Amino acid sequence: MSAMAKYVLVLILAVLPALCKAQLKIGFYNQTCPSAESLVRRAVAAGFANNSGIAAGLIRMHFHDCFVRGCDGSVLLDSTPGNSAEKDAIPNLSLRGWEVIDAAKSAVEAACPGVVSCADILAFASRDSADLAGNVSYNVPAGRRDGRVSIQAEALANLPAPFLNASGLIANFARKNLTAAEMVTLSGAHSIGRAHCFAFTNRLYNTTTGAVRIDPTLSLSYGELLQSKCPANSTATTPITVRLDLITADVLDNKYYVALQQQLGLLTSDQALTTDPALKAEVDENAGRPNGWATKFHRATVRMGAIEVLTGSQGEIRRNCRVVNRATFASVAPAVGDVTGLASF
Ligand code: HEM
Ligand SMILES: *[C@@H]1O[C@H](CO)[C@@H](O)[C@H](O)[C@H]1NC(C)=O
Ligand SMILES: *[C@@H]1O[C@H](CO)[C@@H](O)[C@H](O)[C@H]1NC(C)=O
Ligand SMILES: *[C@@H]1O[C@H](CO)[C@@H](O)[C@H](O)[C@H]1NC(C)=O
Ligand SMILES: *[C@@H]1O[C@H](CO)[C@@H](O)[C@H](O)[C@H]1NC(C)=O
Ligand SMILES: *[C@@H]1O[C@H](CO)[C@@H](O)[C@H](O)[C@H]1NC(C)=O
Ligand SMILES: *[C@@H]1O[C@H](CO)[C@@H](O)[C@H](O)[C@H]1NC(C)=O
Ligand SMILES: *[C@@H]1O[C@H](CO)[C@@H](O)[C@H](O)[C@H]1NC(C)=O
Ligand SMILES: CC(=O)N[C@H]1CO[C@H](CO)[C@@H](O)[C@@H]1O
Repeated sequence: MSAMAKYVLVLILAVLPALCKAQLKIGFYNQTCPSAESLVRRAVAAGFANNSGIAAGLIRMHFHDCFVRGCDGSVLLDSTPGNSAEKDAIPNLSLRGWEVIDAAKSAVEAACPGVVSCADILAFASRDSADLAGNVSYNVPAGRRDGRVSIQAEALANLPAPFLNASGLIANFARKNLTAAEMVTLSGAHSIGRAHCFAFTNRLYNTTTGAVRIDPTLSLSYGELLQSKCPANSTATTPITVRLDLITADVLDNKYYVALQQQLGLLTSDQALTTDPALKAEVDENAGRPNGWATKFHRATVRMGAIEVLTGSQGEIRRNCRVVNRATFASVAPAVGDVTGLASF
């Protein structure tokens, strides 16, 4: 065989798996469950009417699903005897909206049993949340299948900590093949929702001594206000929360970036976006162009929603989003001990 022929063969073999892997498709359930997306939407709207905070909860939950083992619904699985699941890791303690996903799944199962994955339901619910909180909608490619494994320690290892600086954030997203610009764009989700004190007391106090020490990248007056709300001894379960976007706390919009320009970012990881020239240029562009940011947010969310997805005959269609199906027991989750350290958040 000539060197050229060998080269072409190697190339084909390298590309083959990618060609065989099914792609996510818009309208994936057109034929098999035409009401799927509207049923999810109805459940999310009902949850939102009861508590508008669930929009933030569901957008964050989709992010946490995708960053740990890909978008496979693993964040939804409950812990089982001998295995602590992702949702019981420190970063997930404050996730909210589980009951909305359960309600959506029940409605979809009643209409078309065993067809629509929990991972897709979560991706649809995140889109519907963006629409309810930001009056902007987009098409969600679907066809994800559900995984059978959820491991607490993987949440700690993969999710970005709020204490990360610019280079740490860029590296964390690069591990998921997302660009620095996409990282800045997706951080705009922090234009809704809230954070617990523990996520940002590192900016208010010297964490070893507890002495007052306001991060120089944080507005001094805002830092003092935050100190009055958050004691230095706050822990992950201290129930005090602060809104992430000081300007328009409940609207998914570009005002988060305007706040960053005024040193009003809440988390180290928020304000870090203005400490690197390339990231700062993205922040300024997003602050100045609301529609431009919204379009980029949709694109980046669709890219995030395709991370390491299971498709075709991989995984399963879970009947209950909290537990794996019983029938086949091919893969058993490795038992992992409780992770009590706070190495990550
Ligand atoms: C860039 C790295 C990121 C870090 C370090 C980070 C960290 C955090 C932290 C610590 C909280 C507060 C949780 C709490 O204390 O209750 C939070 C909230 C939130 N995050 Fe992120 N996040 C990041 C990126 C993202 C992305 C990519 C999205 C979605 C696209 C997202 C969506 C949200 C939402 C909506 C909330 C509010 C949740 C609620 O109100 O229930 N975050 N994030
Ligand atoms: C489902 O229907 C929509 C609207 O007619 C169309 O845009 C989309 O391509 C269809 N998707 C599939 C997979 O058939
Ligand atoms: C409504 O929201 C509250 C929390 O704000 C929650 O405890 C309750 O379960 C929700 N009810 C429904 C029907 O979703
Ligand atoms: C939502 O957007 C549509 C068009 O994009 C507009 O007609 C409508 O007034 C907006 N609604 C709100 C509440 O902003
Ligand atoms: C960012 O954080 C990493 C790890 O904590 C550290 O090694 C690095 O020096 C920091 N970079 C900057 C620019 O502060
Ligand atoms: C990132 O891209 C590389 C090369 O295409 C691929 O091997 C890897 O699985 C991707 N990683 C993720 C998390 O998508
Ligand atoms: C916190 O306090 C200790 C002890 O006084 C000091 O060594 C350290 O530099 C302080 N850390 C910061 C970030 O100021
Ligand atoms: C935390 O500090 C506050 C005062 O700032 C004090 O009232 C409270 O008892 C402390 N809590 C714990 C658990 O130490
Ligand atoms: C909503 C949820 O599942 N929360 C769990 C998070 O983790 C703690 C501690 O591991 C559990 O007690 C919660 O039930």
